[in-house]
Amino acid sequence: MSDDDVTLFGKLKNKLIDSKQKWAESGRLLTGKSAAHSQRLPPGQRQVENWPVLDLGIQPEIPTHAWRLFVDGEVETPTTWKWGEFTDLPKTTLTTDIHCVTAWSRYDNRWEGVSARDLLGIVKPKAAAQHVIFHSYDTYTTNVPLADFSADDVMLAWSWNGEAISREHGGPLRVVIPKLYFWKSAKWIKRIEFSVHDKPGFWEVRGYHNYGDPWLEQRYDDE
Ligand SMILES: Nc1nc2c(c(=O)[nH]1)N[C@H]1C(S)=C(S)[C@@H](COP(=O)(O)O)O[C@H]1N2
Ligand SMILES: [Mo]
Repeated sequence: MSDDDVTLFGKLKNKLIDSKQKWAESGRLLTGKSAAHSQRLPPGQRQVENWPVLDLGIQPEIPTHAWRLFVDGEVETPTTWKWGEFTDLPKTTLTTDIHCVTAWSRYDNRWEGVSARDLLGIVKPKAAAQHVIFHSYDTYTTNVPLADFSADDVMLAWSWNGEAISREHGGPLRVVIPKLYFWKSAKWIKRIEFSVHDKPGFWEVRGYHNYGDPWLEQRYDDE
């Protein structure tokens, strides 16, 4: 990229971030309804067949030989994995739905990877750990309570519907947390930090809800 391209790219990126931040300020897409988990489609969502790409506009390319996953903070066994070591861990396959805050939902995504439960069994969070902070290769961050990361449907996935997760969708490895809006599912995951204190992430400090339950329509921070 030339310097001009970089500037243009930066402006475009900031424009996208600005408009998403304005959605939060104006409460765009809110229906004011809530629904039980037995209702598969959360309020204000529409089902799509494609899989849209959403990110900050930087899609880092991480060759697997250079890839590392760092797990640290309030854990008994801080661990760094190389790619082959990580993919040698016990595997889990799971089919779950995606609910994005921009109002699309995509059903029946088949993920393969390591379950959060299995990862937790290895790193062993200390009793004081209450929050999990995800740090990605594109500098994105997002936060969830440890209780939600511990759910039995949470995955660190390298495969989607039988294929390696593409770079645009967060490959080589992304987080998948089906019961929260998809911005909580960090793409290009680099570091998983266990923490005593909560640390609101990229969108959480820009007007998006700190928790993000789609069935309670927690799109934006309500104050
Ligand atoms: N590292 C990283 N993860 C991210 C994002 C991002 O910009 N960077 N965007 C989030 C948002 S807002 C959404 S909706 C989903 C989109 O994932 P997809 O592009 O695979 O649909 O990724 C989430 N995870
Ligand atoms: Mo999103």
